[in-house]
Amino acid sequence: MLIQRDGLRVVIGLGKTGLSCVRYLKAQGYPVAVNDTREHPPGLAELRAEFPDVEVSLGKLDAELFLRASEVISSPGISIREPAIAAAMAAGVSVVGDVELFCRAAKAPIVAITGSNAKSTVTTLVGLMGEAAGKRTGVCGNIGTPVLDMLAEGEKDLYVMELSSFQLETTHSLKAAVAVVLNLSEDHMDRYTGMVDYHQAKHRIYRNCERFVFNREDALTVPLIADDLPRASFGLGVPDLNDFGVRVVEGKPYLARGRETLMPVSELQIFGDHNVANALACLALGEAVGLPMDAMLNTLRSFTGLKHRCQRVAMHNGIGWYNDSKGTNVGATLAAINGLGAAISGKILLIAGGVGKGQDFTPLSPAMAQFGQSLILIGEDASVIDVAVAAALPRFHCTSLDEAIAQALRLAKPGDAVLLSPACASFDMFKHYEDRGDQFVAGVRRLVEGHA
Ligand code: UMA
Ligand code: ADP
Repeated sequence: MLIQRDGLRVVIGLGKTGLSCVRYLKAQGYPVAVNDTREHPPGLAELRAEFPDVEVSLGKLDAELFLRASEVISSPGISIREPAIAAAMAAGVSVVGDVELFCRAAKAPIVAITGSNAKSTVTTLVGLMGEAAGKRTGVCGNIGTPVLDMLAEGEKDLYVMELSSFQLETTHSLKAAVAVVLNLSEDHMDRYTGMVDYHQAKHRIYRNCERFVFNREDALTVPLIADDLPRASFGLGVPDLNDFGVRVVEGKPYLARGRETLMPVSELQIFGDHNVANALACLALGEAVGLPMDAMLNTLRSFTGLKHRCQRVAMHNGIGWYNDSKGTNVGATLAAINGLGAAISGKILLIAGGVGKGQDFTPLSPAMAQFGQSLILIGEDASVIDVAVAAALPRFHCTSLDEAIAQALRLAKPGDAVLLSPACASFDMFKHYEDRGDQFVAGVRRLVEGHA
């Protein structure tokens, strides 16, 4: 078949990413068409108002439209393994993502951050460190601001980009000044054939990087690339020269670089060993792009954490209530249980459940046996989690988040902590993880503290 190409750019998806792509491509003077599998995608009214001439195809992936394209720009929420997209690729059509377009155009150095967990925390912190160092810093990517919207903001001295595996799959031209895979544990198994597949997507971040940072306590983060590339590792153990870790001096733990102690761990305002590791990763990344140590340490001292990440939202009758709605996979929930479990005098009542994404929940079992009092389950995959942790502790099933909060209130004792850390995606019961976290906080205010 002869494929007609006319410079047409086809954007798949009309979410945040899709709209940013259309705006960027139209500004570059390309003819653009849009396709979305939904009949009523979110950005449709905006698109029609702003670009009435853009061809729109809705309801299913439009294989014929893709074959007319010079390039297809696919949003991260759609898998490029969908048959219609795979067919276009097989026919020789270039299929990329928004991050690829960004990398072709961006001038400033890029700090590229991925991992199964901690991406947003580390991206935010490195962004703040860049600002504290007086650099015009663009924080963008999976964290929320589409990269092409950031590009449109104008010149920057530094980009700090959070990249998901979905974004990395469609990116070829990234040449990060420094790249990191922070950690790797099971997630998105509904989009990958297994851990090897997921690992390969994540490790694309290291391709053509100038330097790299890795987690020396997580072998899955170590890149398979040339030995002579400058590198630094982070981890909770004692660091080698030029690496970052923790040194204990007269019984007191310090963040350390090689032999040098930098700052007492107790000055961090974010709790748990996972956050100590995150702080060390930030220092390694910042150093790689020349940020001064003083500015970085001051940033660490003042950072109180992001909303929906192990945030204490109430303290009532000696019981702490924690919102970790961003705990959307087993690795994140484990970090929250271990971090909080070590910090409180009592036990944890965990509220978990939602869309399990095909994960194995059995790793929760030993952590809940050690630190848990009860497990309160909600959502689509409640029974999958129930079976996986059955031997560890008592379990209760609830049909709503409010019911789960009321159940936790009945069971908790002074010194205990009630932790919402679902280890699951939220879209069976909520709009997104923020909505789930906000509803938790509202429920706690109403049911626990008695505020209307
Ligand atoms: N969708 C369709 N049909 C389409 C296109 C999309 O049904 O034709 C659905 C997808 O299945 C998905 C939803 O629409 O459920 C949103 O997909 P999208 O690609 O339009 O997403 P955007 O609104 O552009 O947001 C994306 C990232 N979302 C995803 O990767 C799913 C946002 O990360 C990111 O902040 C934004 O781009 C800017 O870069 C969110 C996320 O959940 C926070 N990321 C995942 C994660 O962190 O685990 C990867
Ligand atoms: P991401 O952007 O990768 O989802 P976030 O910084 O938003 O990362 O944190 C997501 C969840 O992961 C939170 O629930 C948080 O408690 C947990 N978390 C943070 N740092 C780590 C870490 N180093 N290892 C495991 N889990 C972590």
